[in-house]
Amino acid sequence: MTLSTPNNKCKMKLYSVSDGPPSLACRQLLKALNIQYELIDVDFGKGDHMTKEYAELNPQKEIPTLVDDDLVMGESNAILQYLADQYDTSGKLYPKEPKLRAIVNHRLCFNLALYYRNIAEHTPIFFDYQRTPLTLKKTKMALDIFNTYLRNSEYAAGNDLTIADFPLVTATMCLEAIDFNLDAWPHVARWYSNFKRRRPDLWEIAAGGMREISYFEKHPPDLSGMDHPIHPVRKSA
Ligand SMILES: N[C@@H](CCC(=O)N[C@@H](CS)C(=O)NCC(=O)O)C(=O)O
Repeated sequence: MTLSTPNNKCKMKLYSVSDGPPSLACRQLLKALNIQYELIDVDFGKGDHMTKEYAELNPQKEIPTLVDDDLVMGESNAILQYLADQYDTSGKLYPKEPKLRAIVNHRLCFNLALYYRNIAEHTPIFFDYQRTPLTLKKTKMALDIFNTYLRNSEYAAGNDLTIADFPLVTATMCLEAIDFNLDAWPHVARWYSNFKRRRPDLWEIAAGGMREISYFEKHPPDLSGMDHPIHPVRKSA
């Protein structure tokens, strides 16, 4: 992590983890908005996010963190909402019309509270994950629900691309990383493959994370030297 070498040309910075779905969703939006920013790669495995310096930026010690001038914030949903409010001149990515916006907000909450949460328990996102019949059941339940939401929609929150699509795509990408077959959820499969086809530039950001998660799936990290896995700092660090 290059905390001490800021790039003065960019007023905006995103602290991001290269295989973290919440970070990748923020990067997709920054790309969609064509915003120049400094990408600061946080090495989660080395515990970069556990330093005092990082905790000053984000007391939750989570990644991503956005810095935009005097605004410093974590929580990827709030970052997506802020970036779209501040920089989306089309007004489409986070519509102002209350009912359209309510559905976008709903999908963001659904992802954070249920969809990504359940998928993350079933995929090698966190060091302490354990795949069990229960995590499979919860993943299928999340997919059943999302499939229902997508029945009459092209995108996650209606017929236009919005900020809700990004975290839902990066969550679904975790399933592809473990070769999870989506055939039983045809609307999810259609929405996911349409996103890849229509926005290959944005998909490529998620694909980079997917390659890493796929690697972890096949080569699980050795946790024997780890302190508490929720905040994975090696005992020797
Ligand atoms: N609610 C947060 C969650 C972000 C999150 O879980 N990030 C992971 C990396 S993908 C993390 O920072 N984990 C820190 C840890 O487990 O020590 C968000 O959406 O930004």
